[in-house]
Amino acid sequence: GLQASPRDTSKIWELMDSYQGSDKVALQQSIVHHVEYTLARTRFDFSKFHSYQALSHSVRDRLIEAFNDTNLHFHQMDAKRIYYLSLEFLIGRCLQNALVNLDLEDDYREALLELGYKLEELYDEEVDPALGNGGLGRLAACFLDSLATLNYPSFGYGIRYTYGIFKQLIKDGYQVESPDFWLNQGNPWEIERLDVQYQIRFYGFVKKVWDHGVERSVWEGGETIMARAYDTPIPGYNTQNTIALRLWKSHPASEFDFSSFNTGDYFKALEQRQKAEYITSVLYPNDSTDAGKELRLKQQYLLVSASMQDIVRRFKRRKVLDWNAFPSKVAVQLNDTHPALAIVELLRILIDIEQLDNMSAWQIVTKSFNYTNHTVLPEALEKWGVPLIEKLLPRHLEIIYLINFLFLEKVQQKYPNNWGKLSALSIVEEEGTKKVRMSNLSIVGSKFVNGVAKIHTELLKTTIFKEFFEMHPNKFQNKTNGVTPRRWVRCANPALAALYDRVLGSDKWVQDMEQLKQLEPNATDPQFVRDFQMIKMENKERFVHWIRKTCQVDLNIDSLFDIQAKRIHEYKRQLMNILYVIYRYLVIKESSPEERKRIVPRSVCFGGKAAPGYANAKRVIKLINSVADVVNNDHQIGDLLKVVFMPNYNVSNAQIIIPAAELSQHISTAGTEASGTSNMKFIMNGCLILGTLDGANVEIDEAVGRENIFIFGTQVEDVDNMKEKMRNTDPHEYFPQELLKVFQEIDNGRFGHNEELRWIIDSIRHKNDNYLVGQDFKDYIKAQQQVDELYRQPNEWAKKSIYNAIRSFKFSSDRTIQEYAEEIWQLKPIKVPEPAAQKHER
Ligand code: TH1
Repeated sequence: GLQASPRDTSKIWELMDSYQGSDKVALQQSIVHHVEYTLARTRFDFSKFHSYQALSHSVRDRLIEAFNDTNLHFHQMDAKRIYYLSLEFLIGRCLQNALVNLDLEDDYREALLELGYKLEELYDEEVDPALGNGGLGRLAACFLDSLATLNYPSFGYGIRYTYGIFKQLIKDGYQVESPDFWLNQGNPWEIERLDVQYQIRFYGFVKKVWDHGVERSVWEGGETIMARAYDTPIPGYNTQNTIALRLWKSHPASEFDFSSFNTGDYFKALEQRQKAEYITSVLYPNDSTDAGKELRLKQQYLLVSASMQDIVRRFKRRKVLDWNAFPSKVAVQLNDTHPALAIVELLRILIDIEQLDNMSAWQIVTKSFNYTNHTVLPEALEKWGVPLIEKLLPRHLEIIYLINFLFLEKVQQKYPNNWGKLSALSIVEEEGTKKVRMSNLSIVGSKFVNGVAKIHTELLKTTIFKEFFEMHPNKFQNKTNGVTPRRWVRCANPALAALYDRVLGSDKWVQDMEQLKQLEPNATDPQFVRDFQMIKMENKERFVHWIRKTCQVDLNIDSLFDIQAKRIHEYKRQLMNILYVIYRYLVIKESSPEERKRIVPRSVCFGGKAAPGYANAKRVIKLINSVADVVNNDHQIGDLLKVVFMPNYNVSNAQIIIPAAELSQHISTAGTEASGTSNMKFIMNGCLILGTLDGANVEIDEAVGRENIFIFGTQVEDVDNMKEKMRNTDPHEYFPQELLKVFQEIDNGRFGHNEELRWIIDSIRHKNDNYLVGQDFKDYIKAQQQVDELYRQPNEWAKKSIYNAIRSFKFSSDRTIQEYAEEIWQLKPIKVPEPAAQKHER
């Protein structure tokens, strides 16, 4: 019979020895090819959505080429890789980002026009993958873009939730959550890896066995499921390097439970299998709070176990197996404590499966892991009850106790019989029901620990991790956050990008933001200022259209576009903003015709989701909408004031909102916002900040200069005193007249007779004004007056906006990632050869 010839790889290379073309006809052929063969539709009749699908498959082919080249090259180079572990990746839409990074946007635009489609319209056909809550997940996505662009060998590991963050609808002014089943139209940007699956165990028991005089632990029984890999290629800008975002989905274990089948309980057996899928079904919608649910712990362990198995498998593919080389080939970054069990899981793999001794395993682990903290808020610090861990992960609990024992021995050596130190540093909290403190576990298991802005890192060292800092001062570093200029300038603001290209003579700045320094003289060049103002106007127009469509509100294009868009949280003080809007409304109502002429028209726009269980946050949304109802329909007010709540704030509408903003508010109580990252996106798009000296605002203030930012409010070192003062002062003395007046109007039912509105203000008025709204209100009014004053001088406003944009280079995530690579990961870039050079290598 026929015999297959021995595999002839040169034959395969010969067949594949060319990359997909990028001339117009090649692009058109590839689109039409996908219409027919991938979508199985007739070539002569395809809708906008089908064009989007065919287009994205065509782009995907080109991504896959670069992706395969990258994986092969890193393997051949035996590269050290950095693994970014995160429960959230808020990547946003992929199509435009891929086209921009591959430098194919213009070519595809032209190719599509001849087929009767506008590229920009097809962008809107894509669903927005929303596998994250807010800043933490979006940061992870910006980091992947920078890792790829800077040619760092790296992987993102996360969870492929079937449901992303809920969609926010507004009904009668209230937030209503609707499920985000984002995969119902398929997802061309992912590659399902049927051959990359790992077994994950839950529950069961630990058996001790003797093996050549050594006691070994075997974790058995319980339930097992499988985690399957789905890769999303992440292309770098102007480089062949394309890295993987590898997301895990839970599946039933492959063995069918024949015992229940034989007892006739066929449906019971299937039901068990269905339960496995449930684990990765939904993202927990809490931002900066700990959910504390068993299912959440299962998600965390699934991510951690599958990723560590994958990392160990890749390491073991090296020519010789040398475990001591592990830290020179692997660096793991923990995005907050959510994946902290990875430390324990690697120990389990090394000790129980690879049979290393405890101390060697511990050495390897503590040289490989690093931990980023993102918050000092106590409600966000994860603690898992010992009984839950014991039930779900019995072997891990033993290992945690082992780690704690070894660590507390060190503490005892350094601080003999110091019970205060021991109880602060212990991984296990002993008061009440015992709990495992995931931040303590992360610090003990890591080589480096970092905060996400200067002020935040200082707070870590002096407050929540004080004892750790005193013991290991060199463990602590700062890595101020950043955002990618590809998505947040080049994609979101193409007109500004084109201006930079033209004036700087190339698009180099997209990879090297420091080039913007060269534009310093342009800030006072009248032509440049006019161009800049024109671009802001165009972006405002686009925004006005979008607001009309989504909110049925007509904004005055000449009004000041004032935006606060972020998760709704008491510490972020959206309440202070809307209370000020009421104050402003009352002032307008009381002003004389002469005074009215001087009033600067404002459009105050809010956006952001409230966690479904966060009652006070939801009430703030209701208050904003109630105020909007009254203000927007008051004929005495007209265009002088508009209030909008933009529903369902997400990455894709942020790309419309941010470039249109003229003022953005970042007004958290000092010491509460670890960094903030949208503040960086806003300044990059030439927007002024009204903010407190909190998080990254502190460094933005330094970068742009105090004359180019509106700073107000209590500073971090005074916060405790002010809270003390607040608690000891009669509310009628503590709250300024302006605010008492606003409270009164709400009480009187001016914004509806709704007791919930009163509850919100009662929460600060009669209980505790924990976030110092009352304390900061007067200074906030003063800062708002300075805003108005400047807006009356359009050229001055434009000049300061330009300084914000061109002095924002420090806040590129490229700078952040380079610091991580050099100071934490000891990682060198490896550039994948360009296709021309590669043809022969392949
Ligand atoms: C955010 C911080 O609140 C924000 O200030 C920071 O810029 C951002 O992380 C990126 O560093 C956080 N998000 C979460 C989400 C969860 C738990 C803690 C934090 S802190 C679920």
